[in-house]
Amino acid sequence: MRIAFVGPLQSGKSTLFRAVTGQAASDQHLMGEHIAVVKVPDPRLEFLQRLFKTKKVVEATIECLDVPGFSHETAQSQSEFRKSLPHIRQCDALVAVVRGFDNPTVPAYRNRVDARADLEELESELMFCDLESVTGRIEKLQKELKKPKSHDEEKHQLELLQRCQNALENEQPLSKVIQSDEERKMVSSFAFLTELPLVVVINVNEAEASAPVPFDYPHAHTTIALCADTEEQIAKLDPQDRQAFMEDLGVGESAHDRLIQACYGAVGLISFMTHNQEEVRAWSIKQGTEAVEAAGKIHTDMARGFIRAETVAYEDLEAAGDMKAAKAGAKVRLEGKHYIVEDGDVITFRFNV
Ligand SMILES: Nc1nc2c(ncn2[C@@H]2O[C@H](COP(=O)(O)OP(=O)(O)O)[C@@H](O)[C@H]2O)c(=O)[nH]1
Ligand SMILES: [Mg+2]
Repeated sequence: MRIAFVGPLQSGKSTLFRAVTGQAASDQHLMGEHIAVVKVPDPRLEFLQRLFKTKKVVEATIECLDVPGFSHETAQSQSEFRKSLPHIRQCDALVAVVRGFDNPTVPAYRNRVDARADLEELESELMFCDLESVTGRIEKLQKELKKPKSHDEEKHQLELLQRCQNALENEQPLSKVIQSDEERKMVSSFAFLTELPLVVVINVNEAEASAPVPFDYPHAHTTIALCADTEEQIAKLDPQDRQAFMEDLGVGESAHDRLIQACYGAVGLISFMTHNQEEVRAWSIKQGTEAVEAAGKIHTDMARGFIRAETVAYEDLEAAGDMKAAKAGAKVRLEGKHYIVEDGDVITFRFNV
């Protein structure tokens, strides 16, 4: 999964990015954007490592992208934001970071602290970009359809794009329009921005970090309030000091954990686990993924030569104590290609190429 931190200038995007990614050694610059890989913590992996006695544990990962801030008021920021759109389009979710903190030493964007207005402004820019793509394509399609040939596919696309256009003109994101897999496929080449699930982060003052979220943004899958500055300090601490510091501040869960959870939820991801002599490993997939597709995530050969998936639910394995006992208790199932993988499945794929 890849996520992008978007939002107005000076809202705390980079601060939150550092808090969540810890600025890992694997940092890279990608055409001016900052990208880092974050491990997805999963306590189930510890048990599996003990059980299978492997040297390595490989967590699932999320790639985070810190993109330039956006403001309608400065042409420079607008053009830089536009330049990073191709990267944003490759993401699975957007994390919109808006300012809810007052800090006299940091000038507020447009001299206002108004998280809701900032979100509306950001969304209107995203909608504008989508509307440009939609309108351009509609014009081309209308020309195409004047030619004498049967054009069922084009007609379907035109009908869908007109609904998209209508929604965008009424300030509705495309996530509200494009609902079925068929529709999603029909417009996938556009990589619409407002089709991406949105997680909103309201970056509040330290004192407000443990208060309830000030408001829920209607187009957001999840809205989180946190103090990015504090979270950066938390991330810098040694893990053993972290808990006490967070308790002192009344911070229940770190931004790192909350944000990963929110993005998993927004994208509809689950994890399954595999093991071999070397390692136990977690993989993230979309809810509803079939076993053969999950196998393909590991290696295309595994999907091509798929025979079966030997599957045990993590809870069953933990309760049984080990694989032998799980088998004796008939908890290990042999599943076929079309089995829908569930969160926590521990799977060994059998394949033949
Ligand atoms: N008081 C306060 N200042 C913050 C907070 N988060 C960020 N800042 C400050 O706001 C400024 C802009 O932050 P930055 O992360 O660079 O914003 P970006 O432009 O969105 O990447 C920096 O000076 C930060 O120290 C916060 O939660 N509270
Ligand atoms: Mg920044």
